[in-house]
Amino acid sequence: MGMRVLITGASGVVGTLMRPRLRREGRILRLLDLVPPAPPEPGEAVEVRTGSVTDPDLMARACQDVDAILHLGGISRENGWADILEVNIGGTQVVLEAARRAGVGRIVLASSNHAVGFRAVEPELPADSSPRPDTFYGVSKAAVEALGSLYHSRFGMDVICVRIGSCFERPPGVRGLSTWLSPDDGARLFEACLSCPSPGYRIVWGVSGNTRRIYSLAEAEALGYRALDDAEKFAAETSGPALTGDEARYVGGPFCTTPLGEPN
Ligand code: 15L
Repeated sequence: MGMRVLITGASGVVGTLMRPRLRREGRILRLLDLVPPAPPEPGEAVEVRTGSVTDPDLMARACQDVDAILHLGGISRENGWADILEVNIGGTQVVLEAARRAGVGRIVLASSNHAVGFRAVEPELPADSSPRPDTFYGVSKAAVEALGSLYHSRFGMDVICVRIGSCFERPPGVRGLSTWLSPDDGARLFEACLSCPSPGYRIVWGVSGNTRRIYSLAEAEALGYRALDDAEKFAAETSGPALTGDEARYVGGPFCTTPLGEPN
């Protein structure tokens, strides 16, 4: 998709990885974050906005003349309930409402494996498994998905929720060998989310074609995504203790045992 794409959370881990990868001829990336995104490099078609996704006025302005939104902004790990509620759930409602008012037709929402963190590990876990969150953070991601569903059903907006596994330069530890979404595959997936015709409301997994993958790729492939990376190439150099107990049994891994409401 050409035109203008608003990326919230553009200075975060995933936003920073996506910025160079989502450049396209004819596309302007409008980058928004609390932490000011780096100014455009020479020739980079980028607009920068600083502020919070919880600010309705800022979001109303940020959504003007936007064709699609990649909503990555929010707290990305466990935290206290009040902050999770305000930023992740409240912030997503602000983003969706601003998008609706501005006539933005397509929103890609960053969800997480932690929305279903207490689902048992099994091969090919369907992407639309109903929520079994492992943390307040996971609850917020389930709410993000529900808000997306609501805005689709009420207003006909195309909303794709991506349950991201672990999107980093390299797989983070042994669990990451199954949950990794390589940055390049992440960009391929977001590109499919932005360009596939009339997706309606979908939930898909965000994962690479990992040998040890436990999430289904079928739903993302239906959008046109083709994973080209496999975490297995990092297996020899990936160390750390093997997970045990509930951390091994459930999709959310260590999030299943981290103290509830405490930053992890
Ligand atoms: C997430 O949702 C987090 O944002 C990220 O920091 C990782 O912890 C990831 O899940 C994961 O499960 O590896």
